[in-house]
Amino acid sequence: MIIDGFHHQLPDLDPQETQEWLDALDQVVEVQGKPRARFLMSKLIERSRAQNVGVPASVSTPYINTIPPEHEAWFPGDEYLEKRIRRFVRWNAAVMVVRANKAADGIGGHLSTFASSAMLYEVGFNWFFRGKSDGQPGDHVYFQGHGAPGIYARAFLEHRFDEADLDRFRREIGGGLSSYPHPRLMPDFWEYPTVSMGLGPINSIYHARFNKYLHHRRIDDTTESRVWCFVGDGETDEPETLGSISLAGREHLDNLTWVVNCNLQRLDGPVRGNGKVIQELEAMFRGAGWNVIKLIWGANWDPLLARDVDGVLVNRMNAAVDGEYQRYKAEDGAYVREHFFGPDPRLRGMVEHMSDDDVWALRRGGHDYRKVYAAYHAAVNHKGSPTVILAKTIKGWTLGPDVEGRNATHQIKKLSNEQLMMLRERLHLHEEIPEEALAPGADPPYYRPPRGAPECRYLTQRRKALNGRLPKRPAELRRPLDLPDHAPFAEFDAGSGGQAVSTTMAFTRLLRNLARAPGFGERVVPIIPDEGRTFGMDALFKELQIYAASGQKYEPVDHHLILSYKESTGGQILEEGITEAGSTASWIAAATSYATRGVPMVPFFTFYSMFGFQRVGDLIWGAADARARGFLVGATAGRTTLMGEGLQHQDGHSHLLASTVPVCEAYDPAFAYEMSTIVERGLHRMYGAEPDDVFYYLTVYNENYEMPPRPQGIDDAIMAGLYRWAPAPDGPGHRAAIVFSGPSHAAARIAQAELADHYGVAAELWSATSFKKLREEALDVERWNRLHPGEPPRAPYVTRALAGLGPVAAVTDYMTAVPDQVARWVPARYTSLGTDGFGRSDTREALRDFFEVDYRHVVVAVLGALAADGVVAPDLPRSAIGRYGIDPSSLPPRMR
Ligand SMILES: Cc1ncc(C[n+]2csc(CCOP(=O)(O)OP(=O)(O)O)c2C)c(N)n1
Ligand SMILES: [Mg+2]
Repeated sequence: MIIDGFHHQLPDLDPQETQEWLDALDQVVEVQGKPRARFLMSKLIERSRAQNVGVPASVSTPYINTIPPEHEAWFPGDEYLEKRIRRFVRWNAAVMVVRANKAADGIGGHLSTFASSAMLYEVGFNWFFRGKSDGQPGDHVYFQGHGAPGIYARAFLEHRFDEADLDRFRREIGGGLSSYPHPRLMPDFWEYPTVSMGLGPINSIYHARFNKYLHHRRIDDTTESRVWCFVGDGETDEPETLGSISLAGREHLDNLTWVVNCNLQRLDGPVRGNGKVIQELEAMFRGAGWNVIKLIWGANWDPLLARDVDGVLVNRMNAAVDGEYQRYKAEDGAYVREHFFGPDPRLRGMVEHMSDDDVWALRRGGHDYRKVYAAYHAAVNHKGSPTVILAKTIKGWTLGPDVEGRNATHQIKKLSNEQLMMLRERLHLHEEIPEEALAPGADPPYYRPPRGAPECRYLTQRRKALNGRLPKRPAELRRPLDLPDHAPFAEFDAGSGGQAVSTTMAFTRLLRNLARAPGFGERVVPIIPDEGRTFGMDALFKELQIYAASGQKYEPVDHHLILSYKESTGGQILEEGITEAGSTASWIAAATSYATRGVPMVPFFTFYSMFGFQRVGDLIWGAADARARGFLVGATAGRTTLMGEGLQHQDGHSHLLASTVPVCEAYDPAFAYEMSTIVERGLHRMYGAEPDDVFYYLTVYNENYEMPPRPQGIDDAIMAGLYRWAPAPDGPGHRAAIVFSGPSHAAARIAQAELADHYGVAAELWSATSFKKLREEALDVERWNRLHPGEPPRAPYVTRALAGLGPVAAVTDYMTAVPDQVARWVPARYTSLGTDGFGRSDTREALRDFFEVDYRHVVVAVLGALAADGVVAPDLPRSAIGRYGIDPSSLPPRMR
């Protein structure tokens, strides 16, 4: 006997009664079979639910539609006109891709994704998706990236594009229609970059949560905005897709609707050939507290199911696997009769009165307009939890037998003239598309009904009723943001006055100051992934409070402390728990709120720098595409400054990864005033009168040292990436320069003194706040020179700044490749020291010795350069190596 552990431990008040029930069940199984027993059990569960008995939710239901036909909402529209519109959209989407591939071989495009989801979108466009006209906030719709052709085709019918635009599909150089949703490339159109699978789904969840946050914090009324996310069934394999669905359930995000396009296929083949993806997803979503609507069968199955008195049809539906379902739609009616209905005489009898064509015409739920409408209607009227609609479709639907349900369908981007003729037939476009237009060699034409045509009027009127066209970006500025004056930043100008503090502490203080700034503070969104205490941000828990939709239902364990853990509905901090991906998604929601809602917000996502770019690099890339504005703060930065952690914690390369993101302004400040300048200037650049769509990445450290006061007149240079921090000491004759960033200033400063005291070298100290900025400026200048031959060449800033100083040595807590970004523009011998290799746990001193970035190595580097230049005696470096006890025979750190 199988023992269900937990039931066994419950007290039984009446064992005899229990036994009677069990015997009854055993008898049903024995006499009437398992299906009957299953039926009775589900009836009992249903009744228990109705009686509020509190039975645990079952995670799966039979393989039939969740909404019974008698509960379907009535479709209010003109089905004929909508069908015509849909056909035009389908036709133009296909033709656009085919023409793109005809004109320029290999430019690609996808036919089959949209072919399977056209109806899912069209019902949304005609009846559900709310636009942003007249200052309305509207809905937030995440489209499946590969469905983009269909979204363009609809925009074409709406006269947002013309034929020439469609002909520029995928010719992004010069402003054609982007291959996928890219706000960076089409900033007036696309809002959400979705094509990297999994990012749209996770972003949509945190977006819906962020809307609740805005609402609870009384910043913006978000009750009239729904987040829709269209997801591929294959896409659900991405951890980002399903990884946060429990958050959506837990937070009761009833403003969120997902539509999973279950065409049973991904790129290479079936998603779950040996199982059923819809059943698997149902279980996961139900377990996570979602309202699940399965939309599997079209209306012409309803009469068959109604006659299924003994449950054989449902059993057959339950038994067939996706690999078989895919095959049925790639064959024909006779095959379906034989293989689906055939084996069981009772089933075969059910379809005896139907022709093979009728059997073939039995539809999938996602291709049944009324049922899609009913599912959406149920979703938007559901309260208390998010809804997922699992819509079964056919990949490549209407594109003909060579494409529909084929394993290769995802990659098909061309249709022959015969295939186009067949599509025209399927879509009943005989009048609209003359036969000769599809003659071999001809370019298949687009079709758009004239402006006054009933389809056009209907389309326009429907979108008017739903507040205008979409997608559309950016939203009107609905709640402008006032930037703070210098007050929150002022305290960092004076330095720490003898006190040893870290740049992390300074940053946390600045964050608090900003959150307190009158008229601005409420727009600050501090985001942390369960590292608040590590960064000293626990001090903010009480003051700013942690956002929790349901408030705080318990007295926290530390309630007696001044800095107790405080959750509240109006809380400002998003404490996301251990999810860097979720935190980044929250940051993206806040960082794009200016464009998606017209409500600029100022997010500061502070994370363990090692678990930033390395962990969630693709989300950050997506944020750049989405034109995010905000601050990413990599704390506990550096490979030697964060001691005692080891190789998976100590970050010596996030600045290298950051250097790959075009609009990321990456800074590695050494001092509090540098950090505050970057934030102050950054705020003005991103949220000022002429905002730029960039974001900032700052690394802050946990090493305490005295913060010096701000030197005069260096703010522009801090932002440009480099400034002279200390002059060379008076006296010695040889000249050199040491460039540092972050906490490496200490090694640089001691090296300066050693060089002066022992080696007669006068070294200037330069703070390099951003090698990325320096490199980008230098590249621009280099390009200018290349394209303006004959004109007096210009010199990059880094070249001008470091001219005439003698050899230059750079030292940072990052890999040598970070300072090497500027190597070719340094106008002198350039040496860089860095932390190449795996991090490891030890004291800072031991680590800096190990990675060869302490003052001794800086001295040796400077002397080596001077010797190579012939300025000092050739054996001077060796004597320094001896003096400092360096072992020249050791392996480089990256090999150890
Ligand atoms: C992160 C990521 N990996 C891989 C791809 C390449 N890719 C594009 S579409 C696709 C298959 C999509 O299948 P599914 O999600 O089921 O969507 P469908 O087209 O079937 O609706 C793949 C693997 C991608 N776009 N993003
Ligand atoms: Mg699929």
